[in-house]
Amino acid sequence: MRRKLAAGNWKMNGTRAALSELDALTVSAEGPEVAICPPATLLAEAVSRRSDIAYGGQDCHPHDAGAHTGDVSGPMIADAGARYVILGHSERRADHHESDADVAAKTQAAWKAGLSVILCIGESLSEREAGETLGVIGAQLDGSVPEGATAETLVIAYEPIWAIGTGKVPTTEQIAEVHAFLRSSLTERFGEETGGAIRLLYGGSVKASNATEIFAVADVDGALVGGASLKAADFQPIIDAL
Ligand code: G2H
Repeated sequence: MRRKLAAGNWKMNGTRAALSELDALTVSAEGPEVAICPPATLLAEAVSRRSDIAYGGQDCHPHDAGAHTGDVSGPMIADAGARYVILGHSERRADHHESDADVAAKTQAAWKAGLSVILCIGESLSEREAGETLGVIGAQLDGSVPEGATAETLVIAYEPIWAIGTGKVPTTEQIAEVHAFLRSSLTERFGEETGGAIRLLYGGSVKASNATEIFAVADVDGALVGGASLKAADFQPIIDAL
């Protein structure tokens, strides 16, 4: 039985005042797991503010420490009290030219630090229109996910690039096709037990008004939510829809 996960990706939004949004969330041990991935500057304070929410970083460097100005490492994120780190988000792949090999190296570093990785994959609009979606996603999965993945250390987030922050959402058939493909790829590679237990999130313009429909799709175990996770009033109905 896969526990549902509602993960909020605050991206580069929020100063300490934003942490009051955490206080307004209602979560329960019987309900879905709720995780918030705030900017790195807020991680430690968020952890100490409320412990029934899980937290995550938004990226980590492949090395544990060293001369890498501006970067944050897996051990630093773990030390701040986080359980998760988002890796391979399309904004990182685009803004910082991260390749699948880079994401795989970061994933190994995160695992070494004891973090669970929310690993993002997804196709561009031109790739979808060219009928290349499953090929692109399969290549990203093969290239980004190292050997040794487990259900405890890996969550996959399917985020079609054209649906991120745009208000456009794939049809439930399109989401179902990709999630079924991800499930069969993972079971083929990691075996029925592990591949069947790894959680698959959908991400891209999830909001209260579409969450119920998306969560009804087979093999959708939750969501990675950007804009609609910034305010508790927007995020709560998504949590409650799981
Ligand atoms: C996709 C998502 C969260 P949004 O990037 O990762 O953002 O919900 O704003 O489309």
